[in-house]
Order: sequence, then C-alpha cells, then structure tokens
Amino acid sequence: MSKIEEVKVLVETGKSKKVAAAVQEALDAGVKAQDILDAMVASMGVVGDKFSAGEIFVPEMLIAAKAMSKGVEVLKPHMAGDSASSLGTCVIGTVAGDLHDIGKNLVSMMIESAGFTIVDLGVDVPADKFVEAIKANENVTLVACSGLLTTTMPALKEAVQTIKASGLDVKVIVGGAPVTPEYAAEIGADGYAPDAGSAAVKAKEIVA
Ligand code: B1M
Repeated sequence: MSKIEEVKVLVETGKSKKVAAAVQEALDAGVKAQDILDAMVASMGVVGDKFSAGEIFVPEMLIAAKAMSKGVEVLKPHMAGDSASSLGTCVIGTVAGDLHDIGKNLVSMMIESAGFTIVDLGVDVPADKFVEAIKANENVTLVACSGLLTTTMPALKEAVQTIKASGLDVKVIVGGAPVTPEYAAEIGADGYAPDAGSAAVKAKEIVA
C-alpha cells in the first residue's frame, strides 16, 4: 500500500493516533502536502457516503473527523503561502446549529496564509457573535461563515444579514458543501467559494 493510501485508510477508519505519523512519512517520502490533503478530503467523502448508506453512524464519523484533524495539524506548516502582506483580520466560524469544523479549519488555514490574521469563533456561532467579534477585534476586514448542513443554511443567511444590518464595514464570504453561488448572492454575501484554496483567492479579491 502506498503512503497516501495508508493515510486514506487511517482517516476512514478513524485511527487518529497513527495518522500524524503516516502523514509525516508520506511527506518524507516526497508526497506533496496538497495531494495528502486532497486524499484526506476524499476519505471524508467516503465516510459521508458510508453514513448515508447506513453502514456507519455518528460516532464513526466523529472519530474519522478527529483522525483527519490530526493529519491536518502535520500538514499545516507545509501549506503556508505568501503571508507577507497584511490584509487585516478575518473573523471565521461555523454558523449556529452546525458542529462541522474541518472545512472551516482548512478555509481558516488558507485565508491565514493569504495574509489575514484569524479570529476563529469555532462552531455553532450565533449571528450576533460574529458582530460582537467584528467590534471587539482590530481592523476586521472580512468575515467567513461556513455551513455544512442544509438545515443550517437559514443560519448562514441570518449571519450574513445580521452582519450587513450592523452597518460595519466588512466583507462577508460564505461556503460549505450545500452552499451555491446563487444562494450566496441571494443572502447578500460579498463572496462565495467552493473550497479552501479558492476561499483564500476570493478573500483577497473582495478585500482588496
Ligand atoms: Co456530519 N453530515 N452530521 N458530521 N458529516 C455531513 C455534512 C453529511 C453530508 C453526511 C451525509 O449524510 N452524507 C450530512 C449533511 C447532509 C445535509 O445536510 N445535506 C451530515 C449530517 C446529516 C450530520 C448530522 C445531522 C448527523 C446526525 O446527527 N444524524 C450531524 C449534525 C451535527 C450538527 O452539526 N449539528 C452530523 C455530525 C457530524 C460529526 C460531528 C459526527 C462530524 C463532524 C466533526 C467535525 O467537523 N469536527 C461529521 C462529519 C465528519 C461529516 C462528514 C462525513 C465529513 C465532513 C467533513 O469534514 N468533510 C460529512 C460528509 C461529507 O462531507 N461528504 C458530513 C471534509 C471537509 C474538508 O469538507 O467540510 O465540505 P467540507 O469543507 C469543504 C467545502 O465545503 C468548503 O471548503 C472545504 C474544502 O476545501 N468550505 C468552505 C467549507 N466551509 C467553507 C467556507 C467558505 C468557503 C468554502 O467560505 C467561508
């Protein structure tokens, strides 16, 4: 089995104690960080499909997520981009009612490496907490809201509209698997991105 396949299997089966070492071994063997990340994201897709098929349940999804997070920690220093410029502070969080944070953490990592300072509010963030964080932190230029569930898309809308109604001068970017560019435009977001890499590109574009 190749190093990258080994990482995939360890994530899918939630072997969090072994993933970090396997990711490091893959890097040492010359596998690119982005390829390892893509493999782990694909693994989470497999996990989701198994959940949909009733082959696994929430605890298995949770341990797979923990395993992936361990792998991402090892990759983080290898994913850093050009952060020489300062584009201000980005407040980021997963919206109210939603506990998914892997995608949000990847977006955070990429936006940070694009030149933003990150204030991460975590998961299950009510709309008014985003506004409080914009006021409480210096030079907030961007808010990034993630939502992974179709049931939390209204919370995404509430977050964007509460931020906009506050009159604070910030741009808002949204994303997450069920979000579409059309929905982002409909709820008044300034930007949408389908994945972490393009979120960083879009963040720079809308703040510039
Ligand atoms: Co949940 N879950 N989950 N889950 N979970 C999904 C999302 C699901 C698709 C699984 C499935 O049914 N196939 C499904 C949602 C269906 C839907 O609404 N359409 C689902 C469900 C139903 C649920 C529960 C309701 C299950 C239950 O309790 N019956 C429950 C809800 C809990 C809650 O949030 N209130 C639940 C719980 C959980 C766990 C807690 C067990 C765990 C999360 C742990 C954690 O995050 N720490 C979990 C997991 C792991 C998943 C799957 C398997 C993996 C998610 C993931 O991390 N993917 C997921 C299935 C899947 O994704 N195929 C699933 C990898 C990650 C890199 O991708 O988060 O999509 P993703 O992020 C992407 C893009 O979306 C984008 O960039 C990232 C890639 O670069 N992106 C942005 C994300 N945010 C962005 C923001 C941006 C821009 C881009 O700008 C700001």
